[in-house]
Amino acid sequence: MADAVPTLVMGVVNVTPDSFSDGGRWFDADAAIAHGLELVADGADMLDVGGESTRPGAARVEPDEELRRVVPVVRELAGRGIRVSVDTMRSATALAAVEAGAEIINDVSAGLADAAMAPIVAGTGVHYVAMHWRGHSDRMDSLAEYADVAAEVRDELAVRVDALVAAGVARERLILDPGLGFAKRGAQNWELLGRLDVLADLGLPILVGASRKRFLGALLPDDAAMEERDLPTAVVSALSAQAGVWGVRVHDVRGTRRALDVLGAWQSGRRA
Ligand code: PMM
Repeated sequence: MADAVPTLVMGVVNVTPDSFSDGGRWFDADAAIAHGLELVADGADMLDVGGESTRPGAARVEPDEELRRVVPVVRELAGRGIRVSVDTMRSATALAAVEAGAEIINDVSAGLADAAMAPIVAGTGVHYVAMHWRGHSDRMDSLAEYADVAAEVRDELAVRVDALVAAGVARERLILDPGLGFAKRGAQNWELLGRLDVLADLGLPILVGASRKRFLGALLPDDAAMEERDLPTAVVSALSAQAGVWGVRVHDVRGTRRALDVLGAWQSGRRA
């Protein structure tokens, strides 16, 4: 009997008209909720609800509009007993989502986009995903200069961890994310994945968000549909799980779940 792999699967619920990977498909609340329930049926351990696209070049959404998109979806999904994370850089959205039942704040800016985020995280006591980030999506592609990408991502995240802890956030509530595709060029993403142990130096759980990103699309024919990135995503999920990550954030939960089942069987074979 194969052992279950402990890595958690976070299913993406984008309530946006313009996300790069699934923009517009789940844009009204009912469609987003139905999609979230499908992802749970497919084996998601938790859902990440976001109302602002962070695709390269994206403009910001108005704060009220982000709230309007996110809060009803979080409330309904959390009300059904599902573990919900809110994908936001804004403290006001984070707070409203936590009040609606979110248990995790997923901030792609690790607190850099909104100085009020750290005190909100400290005050609510929820878990917090701090992702490596160097600037907003409209300019992040120009910020991908590194001498040693793995060490610099680790060191820049260490600075964020110190700032968050200084603001009163409990260290054991932090999860780190290398921020694949955010101010990272193709090969830099592979280097971060290949050297996850460098990020693990900080002794905190790691979340990997590779799902459907450009660096996976680059492995496929030019005319490949977005969904064709799901197979490479599932393989990255299994390899990340083998590297010991806490979680993977994916659009296609079913494929990642199957890939993790294969890894579990593989690992049980090694132990036999
Ligand atoms: N990527 C996107 C959005 N949010 N959050 C975390 N923690 N890590 C990521 O890599 C990440 C994220 C990119 O956009 P998508 O919602 O279309 O996947």
